[in-house]
Amino acid sequence: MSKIKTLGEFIIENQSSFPYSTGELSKLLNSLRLAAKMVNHEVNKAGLVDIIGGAGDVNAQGEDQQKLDVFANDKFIQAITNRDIACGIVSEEVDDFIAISGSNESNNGKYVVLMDPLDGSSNIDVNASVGTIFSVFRRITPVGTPVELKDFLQPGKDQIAAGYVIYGTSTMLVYSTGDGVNGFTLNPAIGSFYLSHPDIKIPKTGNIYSVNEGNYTHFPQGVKKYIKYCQQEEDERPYTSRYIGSLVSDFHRNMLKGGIYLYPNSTKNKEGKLRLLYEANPMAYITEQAGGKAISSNQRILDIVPSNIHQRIPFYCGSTEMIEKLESFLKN
Ligand code: P6P
Repeated sequence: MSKIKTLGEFIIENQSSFPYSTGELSKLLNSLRLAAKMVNHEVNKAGLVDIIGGAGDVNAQGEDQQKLDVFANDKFIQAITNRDIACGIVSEEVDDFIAISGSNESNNGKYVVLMDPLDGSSNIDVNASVGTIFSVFRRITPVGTPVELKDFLQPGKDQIAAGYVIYGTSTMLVYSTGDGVNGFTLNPAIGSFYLSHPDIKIPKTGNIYSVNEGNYTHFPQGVKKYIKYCQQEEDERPYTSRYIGSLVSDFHRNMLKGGIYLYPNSTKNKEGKLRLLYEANPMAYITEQAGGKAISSNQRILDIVPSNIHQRIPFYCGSTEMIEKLESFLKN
């Protein structure tokens, strides 16, 4: 039986594989680990304290903020800011980027972090899984206050780390620094994450498709044809339809079992719903690191040069052969 390894040990052991890292990326990953534990504690007692229900405000997307959204946003910002490693943060919950002035009032942190602190939060009140999604880039400007266009609007292929936390039946942290994908499960009794899913590879094909079929009539023709293809009685089809309505949960299941997740553009959401910088990019990076494929209509997501920090895009990711089949329908 292989030695039980904690996330902390794993980060240290793999530090030498981080390009140009002088330990700061390890410190950043450890700060995200700490915040994940704090959010996990609150999420898991949400039903017990008066912390669920709207905080009365709306976020950058105009969506009702859940109190846990606010809590998660605050905890991740605090954890990242306290470490003097990042010079700026983009959060789904905040209109503009957050510049971090270090302990000596200089913004010289080497990295920028982009995050959805609590994705799927509308599921909190019904006790369905929710998640945190994060993406890390090296800053482009040398020092000082980060510049949106240069430091935050980088193409996803330049990410140096990305990951997600899923607060589910167990809490897991899954991430990549460009050398494969590894999953760690939290032992809540002692507050440590243990390596439980080493070197995750998404199966080349699968029989699960995840899409909100309630929007079917609004989808592009190619997507409609693909959904009908999934439902045909032929070969290994019909596939199974599974849609939790929480990206991290639907994504994580497809990662382990194989499958495809679709959030198309539609006549209702002309650019789609999911955000490029802190949902599509990190999930696309992890998908490719696990051997899968992630596209937006007819292009690789990681090649897209963002135009604004809350940009939305059509989002398709999962098993390579399923994505390629979808592409054949999108092209016609
Ligand atoms: P719909 C949650 O709001 C989210 O951003 C993702 O977590 C989820 O996959 C998607 O939106 C669900 O959207 O329109 O199907 O309810």
